Parts: sequence; structure tokens; C-alpha cells
Amino acid sequence: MKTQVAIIGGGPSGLLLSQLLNKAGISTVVLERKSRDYVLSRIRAGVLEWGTVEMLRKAGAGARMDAEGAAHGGCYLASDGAMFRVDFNAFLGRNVMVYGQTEVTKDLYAAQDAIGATILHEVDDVVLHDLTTASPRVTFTQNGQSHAFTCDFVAGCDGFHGISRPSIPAEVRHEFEKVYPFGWLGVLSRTPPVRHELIYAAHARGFALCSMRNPMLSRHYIQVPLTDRVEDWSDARFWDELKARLPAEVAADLVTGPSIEKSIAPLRSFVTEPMRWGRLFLCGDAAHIVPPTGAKGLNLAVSDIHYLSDGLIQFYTQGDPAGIDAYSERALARIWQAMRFSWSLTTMMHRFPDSSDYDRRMQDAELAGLMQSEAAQRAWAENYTGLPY
Ligand code: FAS
Ligand code: PHB
Repeated sequence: MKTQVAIIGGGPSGLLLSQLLNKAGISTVVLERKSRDYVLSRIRAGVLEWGTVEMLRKAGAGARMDAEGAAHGGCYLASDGAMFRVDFNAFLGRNVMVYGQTEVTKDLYAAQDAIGATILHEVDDVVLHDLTTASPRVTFTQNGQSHAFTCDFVAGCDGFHGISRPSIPAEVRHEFEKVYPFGWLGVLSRTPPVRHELIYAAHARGFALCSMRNPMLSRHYIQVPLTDRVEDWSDARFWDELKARLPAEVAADLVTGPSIEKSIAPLRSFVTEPMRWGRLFLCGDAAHIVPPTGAKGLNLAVSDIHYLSDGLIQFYTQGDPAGIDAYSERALARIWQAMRFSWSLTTMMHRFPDSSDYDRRMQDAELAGLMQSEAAQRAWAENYTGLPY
């Protein structure tokens, strides 16, 4: 078997790249470790930058998002009871789209099925060979059978725990990491959102976030210690703690209900450089992880795919390698801006166990400055809605 581009990982990165390349007449094979149902069962991101919206439309996977997603022209920031709105539309004339990653993945699968793309599920033992030659080789097993194929390029879209990043020699990789001393407990419930837009709340008890998926499906998060386990948190305890961290008038409006999904995710910032080695390109979580505070994870994966798909299409249609040669540098320039924004918002909004009184005054001052300055809110909105590609 031979293909032009081997794609390791069938999450949003891999599926979107496969879709864009196949639409341009470039052959791909997607190798996914899990079953399709498992991939579709994941509850993750909820906010799409406008660049992501346009990329999904370009890929032919945006119709349901346009019909069922909600365009938000702003969001709220709250601190110890006070709350203000950042108006993206007034400052920038643009929105974000609230539409869950689960739905994005469903739409990408549907688009891939429609064009007959090759996606192999439940594959194991993927190994990448000859990456510094013009004909890399991929070996893997499926249903106990061993398989191998050659390709021109490999896209490592297999997430933080995948095999692609480690396929780059350690002496070539420069990794940057910051692990945060807390996690997020997330709850999905069939309850109406407490406000029509997202609320990011800082509080002495810890950070809280009120998000949503649709008018009858809410997604809430609270900061919890890393030592906490999901079983430590009954629904009642979760709702009480969330209310304690929200402004009183918001807490009074909160409709509670049984959780249909409850999980704790750790928070880290991580980047590996470079994002290319020979014929291997890293995309999405395989190359970088952001704390979900800035809603950047999925959106950064999409901008990586924008740069890489453009570069590969330029290579195959014009024989010009300039786009793929510039991929790592272009992607990293945007990644580091998103890293800074996500780190900054996480630092401003969370309670750090070892923070001093001075540190907390700095957090208060930064939030007060944002509340009082339209220039600061405009810059915040530029980052939150997504910097240009
Ligand atoms: P993914 O991790 O989504 O996909 C990688 C795929 O590769 C997976 O399907 C995996 O099964 C497969 N794979 C792994 N190893 C393999 C191997 N050896 N062989 C074959 N396949 C392999 N982002 C936000 O913006 N907001 C959020 O609220 C948010 N919440 C998150 C919560 C959690 C628990 C996690 C883990 C992430 C969250 N993210 C969030 C970030 C998330 O949305 C990612 O940015 C997004 O899924 C990135 O997509 P991919 O790069 O495709 O990686
Ligand atoms: C979500 O809806 O899951 C969500 C929204 C915004 C974030 C993080 C998560 O910053």
C-alpha cells in the first residue's frame, strides 16, 4: 500500500487534514488507535475561533455548525462578585462560535465518509520509519495482522500521548513545559445555561467557568486541587461550590440538575520545537498543550492544519516546498501567542496554593485594569476570538 500523506491520529487535527487534502486530490490514510465510537464519545472543547469556523466551512464540514451552533459576540469576566462583559463585536466586529468539539468531530467524520476517505480504526503498534528519507514507511497492526506502507509525508496528529513526537530524536527536540498546581472538574448537565454567554469567574475559593453546548445542555467547570478525584464530588457538592464562586445574582439564577458527564482534567502548558523533522510534521496536541482557560487547544490544532494543508497542497500542485519548509516557524509563531494568552488568563483567574498576598493583589489589579480599560478589553478580545493565521 502507498499513500501520499500518512496521518497518525483521527481526532480533529487528523480528520480535518485528511478532509482538506483529499478535497485537493491528495491521497491520505488516517490511522486511529481507538474505535470511532470512542473518539466520538470524548467531551472536550466548546468554543471555536472564527478562523476555525471558516476552516470547517472550507472543509465542507460546517453546515450543521452554522445551523446549530451559537455565535457569541462577547463573554463575561467576574471577580469576587463583580461582573463585566467584553464585547467582541463592538471592538472587532467578530464573534466566536459555541459548538462542541464532539459535534465538530461528528461533522468531520460525516464529511470524510462522504468523500470515501481511508480511516483505519483500532490500529496498534504504529511505528514511523525512514522519516529523513524521501519515502517514509509506516508499520502497524490491526486485528492481529501486521501492515506496512510507504508515503511521501507523515502528519503526527496523535495528541499529547501519541508516538509521533517521540519519533523525533530527543536531541533534536526542545520541549517547554509548565504544569499548573490544580485541575478542572468539568460537569455536563441537561440544564439551561445561566447566562446566554460564557462566564469566567475568579474567586477566593477558586476559578469557575459557566459554558454551554446548546439551550438545554450546559458545561460547567471549577478549579480543584490535583489531589481531588471525581468520586469526591457529588453533584450537590459541585453545584454548591459553583454557586459559591459566582456573583450572587448569577448563582440565584443557576438551574442545577444531574450530571451526565463528570471528569477532572489536569492543566499544563507545553510546546515542542521544531514541529517538523524530515518528512514528519507535528500538528495539534502532538506538538502543544494549553490550559483550557483560553479555549485555545482545539483552535490551535486547526491553525496548524491550515498551515500544513496549504503547504502540502502547494507542494503537490506547484512542486514548491516553501509552504512545508515554513510550516514549523509559521505555526510556532501563532502557537506562542496563544500560549501566552492562555497562561496569562490562567494566572489571572485561578488561586495558586503558594501565592502570596502580593500575588493576589497583582491578580486583582490585572482584572480591575481589564474591567476599566477598553484598550485592554480590545486586546483581550483579539486574543480570545483568535489572532489572524
Ligand atoms: P486529540 O488528542 O484530540 O486526538 C489525537 C488522536 O490520536 C486521538 O483520537 C487518539 O486516540 C489518537 N492516537 C493517540 N495515539 C495514537 C497512536 N499511537 N496511533 C494512532 N492513533 C493515536 N481544548 C479547548 O479548546 N477547550 C477545552 O475545554 C478543552 N478541554 C479538554 C479536555 C481534555 C480532557 C483534553 C484531553 C483536552 C481538552 N482540550 C480542550 C484540548 C483538546 O480539545 C485538543 O486541543 C484537541 O482535541 C486537539 O486535537 P488533536 O490534535 O486532534 O488531538
Ligand atoms: C467548554 O465549553 O468546554 C469550554 C469553553 C471555554 C473554555 C474552556 C472550555 O475556555
